[in-house]
Parts: sequence; C-alpha cells; structure tokens
Amino acid sequence: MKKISKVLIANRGEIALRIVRACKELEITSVAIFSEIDVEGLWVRKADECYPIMGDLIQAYLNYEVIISIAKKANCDAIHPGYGFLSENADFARACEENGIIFIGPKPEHIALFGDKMASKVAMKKVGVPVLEGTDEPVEDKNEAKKIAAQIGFPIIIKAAFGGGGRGMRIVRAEKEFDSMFESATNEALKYFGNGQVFIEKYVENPRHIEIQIIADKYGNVVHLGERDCSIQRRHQKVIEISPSPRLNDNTRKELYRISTKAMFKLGYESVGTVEFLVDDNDNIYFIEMNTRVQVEHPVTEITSGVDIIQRMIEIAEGDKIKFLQEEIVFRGYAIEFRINAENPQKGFMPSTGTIKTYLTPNGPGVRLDSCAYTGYKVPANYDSMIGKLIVWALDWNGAVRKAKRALDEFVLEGFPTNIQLHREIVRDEDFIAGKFTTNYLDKKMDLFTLHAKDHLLEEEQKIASIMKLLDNIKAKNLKVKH
Ligand code: MV4
Repeated sequence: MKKISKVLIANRGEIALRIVRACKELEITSVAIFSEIDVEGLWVRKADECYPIMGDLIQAYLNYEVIISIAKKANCDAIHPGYGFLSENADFARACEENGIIFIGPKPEHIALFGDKMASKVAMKKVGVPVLEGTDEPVEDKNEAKKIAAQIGFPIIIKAAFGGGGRGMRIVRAEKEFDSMFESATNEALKYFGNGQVFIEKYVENPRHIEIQIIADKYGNVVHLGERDCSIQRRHQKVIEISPSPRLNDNTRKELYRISTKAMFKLGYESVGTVEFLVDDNDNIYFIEMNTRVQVEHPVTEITSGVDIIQRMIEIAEGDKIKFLQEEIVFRGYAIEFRINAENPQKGFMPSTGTIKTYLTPNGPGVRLDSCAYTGYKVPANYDSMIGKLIVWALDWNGAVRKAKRALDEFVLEGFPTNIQLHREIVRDEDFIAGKFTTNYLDKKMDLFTLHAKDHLLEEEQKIASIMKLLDNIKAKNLKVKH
C-alpha cells in the first residue's frame, strides 16, 4: 500500500496547479487551500477538494497551525509546500512530522542548516565544495569585521546570514565605506529576517549564476539533473532561466556536477534541492547557497532531463528509491523559461493588477505554459507579480531562441502591462543569442530596449477585415470558387 494517497497543497498560483497535475498523474487525491481573494483560482477548481482560509490574505498560506489542522481534518497523508511561503520553514516541516503528516521536502535539519547561509558554507566546505574566502562565524564587532574585510581585500560583500533576495546585502568597494555599509546591512537583516547576523566574503564581479538540480532519496542515491543558468535577473528576481547553460565550459560543468552530488551524498540530503554557484570570468566556481525546495525554474530541467521533478519528489517523500541511475539520464536539447509578470518594465517594473481581457496563449511543438491565468482572471495585488512561465525547447540553442521568438510573438495577454515585450526584445539581442550574459546583463541592456509592442490583435483584426473584403468581392462578382 502506498503511504501517500492524499496531498494538501500549501501554496497558490501556478505552482499549486503544477502540484495538482502531478497528483492526478500519480492518482493521488489533491487538496487545495485558498485565501478569500483566491476563490476563483484555477488550482482550486482543478484540485479534488478545497478549503478556504479566512482572514489576512498573505497569512492564509503561512498559517501553519490552520493548514495542518485542515490537512488532518481532510485526512491528508502529506503536505506539499511548493516554493516560497512555508517551503523553507524547518519548524513547519517538523510540525508536519509531529502531527503524523509527511512533509514533501527535505529533512527539517537540512532546511535549517541551509537557511543559515554561513553555516551552509562551512558545511559545504567540509565536504569539498569550493567557497569564497570570508568569515566562518558571525562578526558583531564592526572594527573586527573591518579588519577581516581588509585582510580579504576589497571589494567585499556583506550578506545577511539568514537572508535572501538581496536583502541585507551590501557590496563594499573601499575601507572608508565599510562602517556605514556594515550598519545598514545589519539593520536591514534584523528588519527583514528578525536576525541581524551578517557575514563577509570576497566579492566576485559580474559572475554567472549557475545552479545544479539535485534529486536524492532516503537511501543515499543522489542524482543530478543538470544545471540552469539563471544569470538573467533584475534585483535578484530571476527573469529568464536556461538549461543547459549555453557557454559553460564542459570541464567546469562536470566539476559542478561532481562536487554537488558528492556533497549532497556526504551530507545525507534527501528530496530535491538546488546547489547555487557563482562562476567568474576565469571559470572559477564558488558555492553560494543551497535551496531546499522545488524552484520556480524547475520546468527547464524537467524538459531537458525527462524527469518529472514534482512527481519524483512526492515518491521520494513516501520512501521510494530513485528508479534511475545517473547514466540513464540523457540530457537533450535546450530549454528556456520566461517568467511572465504583471508589471510595467517601462515604469521601473511597477507591479500591475487588473483583469485579463484577451488571452491567446502560445502552443505547438516544444512549448509549455505553466500558468494559472485565463480570460477573466483578476491579478490580485497581494501576492507576487508572476502570473505564469513560458518554457520553450529545441534540440540546439539557436533552435530554442527561434522557438522562443515564435512563442513570445504568439502570446496575446491584454488587460494590464506585462513583461512579454521585454522578453521579445531580449531574444533578439545579439549578446543573448551569443549566450553572452552575466548577472549584470539586464541592468546593462535595459536602455537599449524600446519596449514598444506591436499590437498583435490590431494586426489580426486588420487581416480579418481584408479577408472579409476579399470575400465580399468574390460574392459581388458572383465568381465561382473551385476547390
Ligand atoms: C555574491 C555576488 C558576488 N560575490 N557573492 C545575490 C543574491 C544571493 N543569492 C547572492 N548574490 C550574489 N552574491 C559574492 N561573494 C553576486 C551576487 C549577485 C547575484 C547572484 C546570483 C544571481 C544574481 C545576482 C545579482 C547580483 C549579485
């Protein structure tokens, strides 16, 4: 008998729907939860059962006592946390287990370890992973911290030990800037993460951000599913993710795979996870952090590796062994993911809200759309602005870029500003096409993009009008059309 026959999905939006789909394919009953504003969510409609969580809209997906009590009442064996919200909350994972519910994810101790960025660097260093020179213990004294920074040599970066998303992070280029930067990083860390601990490390200029997808079971089997290049981002929000990285040296790639799988094996990691690295101009690699959840960008890996990451994550949680060997994973082609956001790139990427008036989605060979949007869908202002992900695939890099152009051009989404036109311009940029991009790519290129979309709908309407005219003409002349 299978241990998991009913899963509560503690999330919303496209990832909640992605998990519903995985459950259906595994013949597992799915249970959705929703906040008051999310009543019409697609995941709510598609799940087998659903339960409202009243009150604060954000808190709905964070209130773990309420979520666990719903799971118990509904007889769920397991909870899938998705990404964000409770996905990297070790206390929640522990609370699930204490209530006899399987947390579909890593062990609480691994979530806790990798939530501490400094502790995770120390742990990874011990198992042979290269890290950047820096402090191994919290430094509270500013003057002592400054001394260490000077020893490492400027530029250095100050990071929040329990941080993420660039918050509590400061690049310091000269000693005289150190004091104020240290203070503001500490204050920001305290404000956002409830913990002011910061650490210092050598700063790498314009790195590439490469991450390795890992899948590991309870029996010490660790397999990697290749890398993703997530260098194209804005203010630490990824915009485009690619697998494999188009210009990564093959020896560097193999080294990243080797050290990541070895480290996860030695640490006894279980479930899916992502090891993040910075890669500099000289192909030096440095571990920066580990994500102990399924990530937004997992589809590019699913497509190039052929592994359904969400399904396998559920099976691993119920105690299954991984059924494939590393050698059996055959990577094929290139996949590119474009995050579709309700935002206005012409106005500093200001989040937009509104109702989708027209929704004509790209489709056809090599196109996947993971989204919760539909005609009439209202984008709430209360959650993040990502409303979907367009993923394209082709056998080679140039084919994937051409596929992306075609799919992005097909996309009609009207009702509020989106970043679709920005994507259309990126895939026409020579440096993007050449695979030349690092983490400063978008900051450097934004001025070059016009962001003036041609009106696809108007164009189509005009085309239809001219066809109608032609038909009228044929009728007027009473011509016979032979077929
Ligand atoms: C760095 C770095 C350069 N040197 N650490 C940004 C968020 C966090 N995950 C780590 N980040 C960085 N850490 C050192 N020592 C540059 C970044 C960074 C970055 C990393 C990945 C993806 C996008 C980024 C954009 C700016 C800075």
